[in-house]
Amino acid sequence: MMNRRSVIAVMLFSALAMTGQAARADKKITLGFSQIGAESEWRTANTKSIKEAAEASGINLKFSDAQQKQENQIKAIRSFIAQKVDVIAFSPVVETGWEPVLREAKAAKIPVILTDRAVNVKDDSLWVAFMGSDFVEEGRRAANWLLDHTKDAKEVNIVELQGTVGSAPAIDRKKGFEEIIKGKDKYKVLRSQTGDFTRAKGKEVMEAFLKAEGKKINVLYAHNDDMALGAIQAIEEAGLKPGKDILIISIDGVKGAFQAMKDGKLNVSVECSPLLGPQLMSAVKDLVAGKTLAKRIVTQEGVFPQEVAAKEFPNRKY
Ligand code: GYE
Repeated sequence: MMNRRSVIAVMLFSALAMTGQAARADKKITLGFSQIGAESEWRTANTKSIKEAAEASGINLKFSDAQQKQENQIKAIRSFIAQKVDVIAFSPVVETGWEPVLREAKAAKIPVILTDRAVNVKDDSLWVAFMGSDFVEEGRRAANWLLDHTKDAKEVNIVELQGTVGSAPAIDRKKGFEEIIKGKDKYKVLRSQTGDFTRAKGKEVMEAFLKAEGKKINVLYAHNDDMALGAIQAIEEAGLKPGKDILIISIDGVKGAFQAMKDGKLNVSVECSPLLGPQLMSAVKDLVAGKTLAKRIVTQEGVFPQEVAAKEFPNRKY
C-alpha cells in the first residue's frame, strides 16, 4: 500500500509528465533538410514541394543546398546534429560514403529519413525510412517503350546519357534498361557517358556522340529530361530531327519534356514524381509522435508518350 506522501508524489509526477507532453506537442518540430542542388527542373520542383509542405504543416525547416557536392551534404548534416534538430532528411547525391556521418546522427539519437535517392550502407539501422521512386523500374519502363516502338527495325543503335556518376538514379536506370534489352541482339548501346543530369552537359556529351557516331545513332536514352532537352539542341544543330531521325526516351516528366513532346521532338518521358514534400512532412510528424515508419515508401508513377502530351500538359504540376 502507498502512504499518502507517495500518492501525492505519484500524482505530482503524472501532472508534471502531462504538462511535459503538452509542451512537447506544442513545440514546433524542426527538420533539417539537405538538398542536392538545383541541377534540373525535377530538383527545383522537389525543393519547392518540400518548402511549401513544411510551411503548410507548421514544421520549422532548415534547408541547405549542397551544390551537388557530397562534402557539403556531410557538413550540412553535421550542423543539423549540432543544432539538435528533431529529424534530419536528405537526398544523397551519391550512394556510398555516408556511414560516418550517419553514425554520428544515430549516436545523437536524431532519426534520418532518405528522400528521393537511396544510400548503399551495410547497416540499415542508420536510416529510418526511404521514400522515393523505383529507379530500376523506370529504366525497365523506358526500355519496354523502346521494344514496343522498334519491333520492325533490324538494328537499333542506342546512345545513353547517364545521370551523376555514383548516384542511385544513374546506377538503377542503367540497370533496369539493360535488363530488358539484354540478349536481344539488334539492340546495341554504342556509347554511354554521364551528362551529370544537367542540360548543358547533356548537350555537350550529345555533340561528342554525334561527332563519333553520326547517323548511326537511332535512339537516345537519357536518364533525365534536362539532359534530353540539351541533347535535342545538339541534334538540331547537327542538322538532324530529334524525335524522328533519332528517337528520344527520357525520365522525369517535367513540363519542359511535355513541351518538347508537344513539339514532336521528344518521344516519351517516364514519370518520376518530385512532389515528395507532403509525404515527407507527414512522416516527420509520425516519427516525432513515436510511430514507426514503413522502411520503404514508393511513389506512384506512369509513362507518358508523345501522343498524350497535349492532353496531359494542363494537369502537370511540375
Ligand atoms: O531524375 C533528375 C535529378 O534523383 C530522381 O535527380 C532524382 C533525379 C532526377 O537531377 O532530374
